Amino acid sequence: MKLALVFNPFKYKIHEENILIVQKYFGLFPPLSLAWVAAIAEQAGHEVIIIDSRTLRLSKKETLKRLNLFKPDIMGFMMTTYMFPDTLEWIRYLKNNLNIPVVIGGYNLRVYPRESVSFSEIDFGVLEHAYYTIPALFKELVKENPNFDNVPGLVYKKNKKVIVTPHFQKIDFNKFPNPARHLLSNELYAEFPTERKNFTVMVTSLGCPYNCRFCEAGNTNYNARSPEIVINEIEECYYKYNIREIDFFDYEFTCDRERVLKICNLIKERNINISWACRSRVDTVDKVLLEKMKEAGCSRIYFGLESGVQEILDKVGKGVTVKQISNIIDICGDLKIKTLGFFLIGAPGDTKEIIKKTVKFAMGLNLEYVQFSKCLAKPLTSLWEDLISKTGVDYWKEWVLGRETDRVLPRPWTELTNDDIDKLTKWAYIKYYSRPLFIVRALLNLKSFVEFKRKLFAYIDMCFFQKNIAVKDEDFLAYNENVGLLSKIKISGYIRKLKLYFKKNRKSLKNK
Ligand code: B12
Repeated sequence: MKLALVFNPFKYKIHEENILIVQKYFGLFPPLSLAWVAAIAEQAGHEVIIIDSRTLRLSKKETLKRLNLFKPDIMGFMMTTYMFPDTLEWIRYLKNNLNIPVVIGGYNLRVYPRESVSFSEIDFGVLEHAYYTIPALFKELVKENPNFDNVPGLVYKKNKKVIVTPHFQKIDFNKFPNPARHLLSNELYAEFPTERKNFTVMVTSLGCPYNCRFCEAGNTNYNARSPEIVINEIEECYYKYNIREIDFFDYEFTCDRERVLKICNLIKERNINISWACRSRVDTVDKVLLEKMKEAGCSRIYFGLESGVQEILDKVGKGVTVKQISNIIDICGDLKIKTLGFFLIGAPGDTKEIIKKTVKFAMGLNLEYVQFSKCLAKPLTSLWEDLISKTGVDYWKEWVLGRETDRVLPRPWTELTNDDIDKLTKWAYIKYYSRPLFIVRALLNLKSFVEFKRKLFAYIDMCFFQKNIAVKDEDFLAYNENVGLLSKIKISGYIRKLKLYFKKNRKSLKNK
């Protein structure tokens, strides 16, 4: 089978947890979920391409052209709840033109499997991981009379009814092949704090055993790849794709202390000169572990700090103290590990005064970056369950079904209005990033001109172009620093168009 996986661009949403300028500069990341699916399909003997239309800034039409060249038997898309309509729009356009089966997968399938596959343009959904489902599905698809009942974890339609088949197999993350980065333009990716290129993201564990009320991953089975498999993927990134900076996107990278120590030792033993970042809690690291991580190239840690007020930390079920936060951020500072703090604005119990205290607390810590996110009732969180029982409506289900518009969700857990939350979030960013000493230190720490440009533009946009209250932006485009490379792609396209024009109009031009 020939499988084409498409990663479409997505627009800014009013219901997002991030304000627009943060979303714009968040970064261009490899479509990792699709790269896993591609690797799994290749391992089963299929031919695959990934078209990253978001990063390459390809329109639907340009993407269709590429697909026509490849001539796929089936197309695949990754679905998140929030961007479901954007991807559906792309599926509709491409399916109308190619008329081949469409398979979807991704986090939203775990939340709303039946709703996701209810659309006529979508033929199949992968409920969980692609590992067992995709090879079994493709095996059936090549048969004259396919029978999908025995494909594990498949969502499909039979006589107009949506069927979900059981998935009994245990997922062993160690068995997964490494994501198919050979199908990606690895030199194009960067996130906001990226210092070295090529840059990539890695996921080395699934799930998180903690139970924060605002997070989808809370209390999900922790399933980690072994240190040997992780180092094998790091080496592949380093030698095969010239990757020099890796961001581990695991929900909680330092969950298993021994595993992290082993990974660090292996990086040192094999002499791999990479800088890396990860996401952690302040209660799963300590001085000794942080020292080992630093020695192995850890240059940045993203901590979910959430609030500077103990009462709020307790209300969101964080399970850490304000003191633990200050202590760990100080240790990271001493070790010269850069830290980014994620904070919530509009969390349960938040008031204007509490948010001001949180911002003051953030400014008092030795952090390199902060991210202030608007607290949101995301699907599968306890905030979401509470909202459904209060309002009687599951907004996200209606959104996926196309029966809800993009609007702000109620936040009954705080006295703050949504407008207050928008304004306070913008205020928090400007207050935090406008301190003269902070700016001087950031300038001294810069590693390249592209990094300087990215950060300067983001600062100017935040101060002058961020609206006080979230509004739609139909022209939304993620910041893309590959202008040179992309314009080369665009110019060659333009020349091709000119040639076509002359070819078509040769006669009339001659007469003139
Ligand atoms: C890397 C990443 C990104 C990258 C790349 C996109 C990607 N997913 O590849 C970037 C930064 C671009 C990104 C963007 C966004 N992301 Co993201 N992302 C992740 C992250 C951290 C890792 C994905 C991963 O590789 N996981 C490991 C692999 C093995 O698991 P997997 O992704 O679930 O994929 C398996 C199955 O789901 C299935 N599958 C997945 N896709 C497909 C597609 C097909 C065709 C098939 C057959 C199967 C299949 O097979 C895969 C292999 O077994 C996850 C969190 C996480 N740790 O998983 C969030 C996550 C998927 N993202 C999330 C969100 C919210 C977003 C954004 C909306 C953020 C934003 N506001 O911009 C956007 C939306 C993008 C979009 N197009 O819709 C949520 C989704 C929640 C939801 N309810 O849908 C997650 C779960 C994080 C979270 N807890 O909030 N993301």
